[in-house]
Amino acid sequence: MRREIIDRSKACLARVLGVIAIGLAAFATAGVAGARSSSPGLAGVHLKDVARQVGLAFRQGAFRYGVSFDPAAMMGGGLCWLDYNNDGWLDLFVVNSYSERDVPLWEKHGGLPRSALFRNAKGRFVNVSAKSHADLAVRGDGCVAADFNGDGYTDLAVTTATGIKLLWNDGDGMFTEGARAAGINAFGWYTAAAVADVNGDGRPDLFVAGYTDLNAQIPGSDSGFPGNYAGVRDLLYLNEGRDKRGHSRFREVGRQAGLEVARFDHTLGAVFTDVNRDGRSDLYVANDEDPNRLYVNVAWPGGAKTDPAHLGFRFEERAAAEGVADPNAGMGVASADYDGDGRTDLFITNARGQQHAIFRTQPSAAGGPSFADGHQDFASALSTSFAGWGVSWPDLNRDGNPDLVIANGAIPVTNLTRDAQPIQVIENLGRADSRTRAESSTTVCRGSSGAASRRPTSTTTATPTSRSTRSGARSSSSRTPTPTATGSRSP
Ligand SMILES: [Ca+2]
Ligand SMILES: [Ca+2]
Ligand SMILES: [Ca+2]
Ligand SMILES: [Ca+2]
Repeated sequence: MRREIIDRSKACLARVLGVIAIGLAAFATAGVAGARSSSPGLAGVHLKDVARQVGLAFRQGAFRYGVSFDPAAMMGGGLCWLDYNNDGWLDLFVVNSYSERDVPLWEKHGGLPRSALFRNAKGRFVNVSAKSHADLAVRGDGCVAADFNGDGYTDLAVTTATGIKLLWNDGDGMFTEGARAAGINAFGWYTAAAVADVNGDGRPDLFVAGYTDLNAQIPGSDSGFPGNYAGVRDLLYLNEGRDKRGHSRFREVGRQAGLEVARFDHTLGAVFTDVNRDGRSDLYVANDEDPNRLYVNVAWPGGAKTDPAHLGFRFEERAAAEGVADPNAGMGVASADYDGDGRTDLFITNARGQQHAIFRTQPSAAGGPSFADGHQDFASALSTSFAGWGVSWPDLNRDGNPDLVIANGAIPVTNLTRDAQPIQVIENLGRADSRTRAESSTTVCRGSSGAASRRPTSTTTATPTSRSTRSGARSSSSRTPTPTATGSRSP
């Protein structure tokens, strides 16, 4: 039963996510002012889907010609905001996908759906996908944007059901795909991506989350998807600097660095964040039906002579010890200091019927966990009715308290309309009592549907027509993509 529920939960992220993220983003970057309404929610700020209005016409391609059992298509999607042409305006890259069964029909109708790049022309968006060569035709999942080779132009890494693509920004408005030449030649289903300089050499490194090996069903397993298939190993690519062409070369060191030593998890979300504030980027990963992991970045013990791969650092897995090893169907993860104590907290979306995982940092008592359960802060705002996917912390009403946006959608996808679920916007009301500031937090959050009385969330229903997305990517160094989104359509 639980498996059933979990299975049901993974799908429509597509439709929900895309639209919403796009809507929100447009709202924010295009400078479209939020209309004030009489609603007390979000200080009267009203969210409106302006995606089409500003030129962001994008529809994710999965199941366009009919729904089939194709898990990779059920989960594809993701997006990155980046200023690819350095004009100060954030442009939008959107990952596309399609189901295998639809391929003949796509070909008959002009070709496979492609990922899209929209140039932000002062608030209006121009589709430059083909011209920029960023229009990958992939069964994509997520992306992360960062200037990997340090030439001043932001590049893109894209995860797909069959490997990783790297789009080098040529600086002239065009991109060149170069994953393989850069040493990134993994073949498999990768979902989240995140970037941070994990070894402190000044060069951004790349983490990609491995999900499920659909060719490796586990004989006799009584688990539901994905536990009845082998997990895919997570990868950590160290950036080794530029080659003659000016592109970075990467070296994969995940295993040596301590990732997934015991087993390969089914990973869907990842974020770099410095949990212990020692200046080293730590890694939190959200696993689907496997316990989530917290990898704390430490200096390699014993110095250089005991460091065979010359890493200089290592990840120590401390999720259980720190109280953050949530065992549910983790899908998206986002970090932010939501309670304003100066330390970064974690929010992880889970499947329907499960509570999302909320971990609030607390001053660590000697030997005790550094995180506390933050559910109390959200008790009035969250339910377990939806399967959560993308999640992010935009400060929607600019009061200094990050609000929370969750894209939901049922999985497995059986019907594009029926499986759509609302996007939730949860307002952060800040601390209820400033006198308790130094002590335990009393942050209160509520659903955006408003009303002064704190009611369980909810808000908007996504349009069933557009599809798109997942991924849990975000980098601490370069900010990018978290799967997020929000829809907009008044309730
Ligand atoms: Ca731009
Ligand atoms: Ca670059
Ligand atoms: Ca580095
Ligand atoms: Ca750290």
